[in-house]
Amino acid sequence: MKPLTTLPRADGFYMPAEWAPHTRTWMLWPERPDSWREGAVPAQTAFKAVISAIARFEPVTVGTSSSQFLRASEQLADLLNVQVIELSSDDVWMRDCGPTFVVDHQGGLAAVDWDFNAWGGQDGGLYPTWDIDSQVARKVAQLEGTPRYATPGFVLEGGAIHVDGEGTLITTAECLLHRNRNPQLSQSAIEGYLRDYLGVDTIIWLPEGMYNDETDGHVDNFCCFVRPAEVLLCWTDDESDPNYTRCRSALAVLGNSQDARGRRLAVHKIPIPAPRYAVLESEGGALGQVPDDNGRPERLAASYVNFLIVNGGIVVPGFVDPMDAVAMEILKELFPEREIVMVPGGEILLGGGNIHCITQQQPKPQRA
Ligand code: KQY
Repeated sequence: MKPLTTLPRADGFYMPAEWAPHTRTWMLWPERPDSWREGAVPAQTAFKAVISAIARFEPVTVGTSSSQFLRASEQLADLLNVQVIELSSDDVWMRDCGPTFVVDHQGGLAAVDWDFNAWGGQDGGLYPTWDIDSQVARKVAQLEGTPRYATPGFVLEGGAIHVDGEGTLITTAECLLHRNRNPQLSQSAIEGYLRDYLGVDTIIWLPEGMYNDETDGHVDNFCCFVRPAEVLLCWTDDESDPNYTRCRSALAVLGNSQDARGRRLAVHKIPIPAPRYAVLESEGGALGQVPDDNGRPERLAASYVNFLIVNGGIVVPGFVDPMDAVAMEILKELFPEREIVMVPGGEILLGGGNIHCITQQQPKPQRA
């Protein structure tokens, strides 16, 4: 099917909040050896835990390469509500290479197929090629039989945005204004795309996301809406943590912002876990640390905000950290009507993201 030549907003579409009912969640199966250690076996175990947790609440469709199809099918065979399909990709980041679904008030569903350049293309991007990922959104739209809006020349990943479904979007300047995404566009032109394709009116620009996030500071690892006019922000009081100033700059912006309906935002804070570093499996089996460009151990961008809201639940990564329990309590208070399920997030974090990054919800269209 050819992409539509009109604009979603003009056609009555908007991106609903993540807490609106879902039809399913889409995911991809890990196998890439330069992203996932030990033949991706630990990652596949971690993904199975996430798939299993989500499938308790809603159907999950998992795309695999042809060579992994049987393995994934067998590994996931004991899970109800899970469909494994052959859907090739360059890696697993369905949030970013998958479609952003939009709905209208007549029960319509459509897919936005953003340009994808692997988080920066030739200027700091994370893969040398990304042509298979670039086709994922189109394939998902075709599988679902949904109309598709494409944005040739406009790069965006789903992890770079969060919406309240009532006209407000949050993003970070670190990512969306980075020269490796849309250097030809001004900030107001970028806002124009967000308005036209997601049906939003108000855009809140946080200066930065989490320190050393491989995505140039995706908002989905740092701050999200929990309901209209309420956001949840990563937080640390440790002045030596590079996230210290990032958290305060974000709070200053949020504290001075109004949403699209003119409401001030209530800001809830959630602690970040203790610093975690990339570990390297040496040939002898000992654990070492992967140095960054300055020879220091590579800090990982661990965050509890990287959760997925599902029908009746929240699936959140845990890090075997004392803050896991604190995060659970905060989420229970913020989402009293949902069951909070924590699953191990350490292995997915090693690959460069977490639960929100590897999932993409398909909203269930509602008739007004
Ligand atoms: O959304 C994300 N967090 C994507 C991360 C890509 C990491 C590639 N190693």
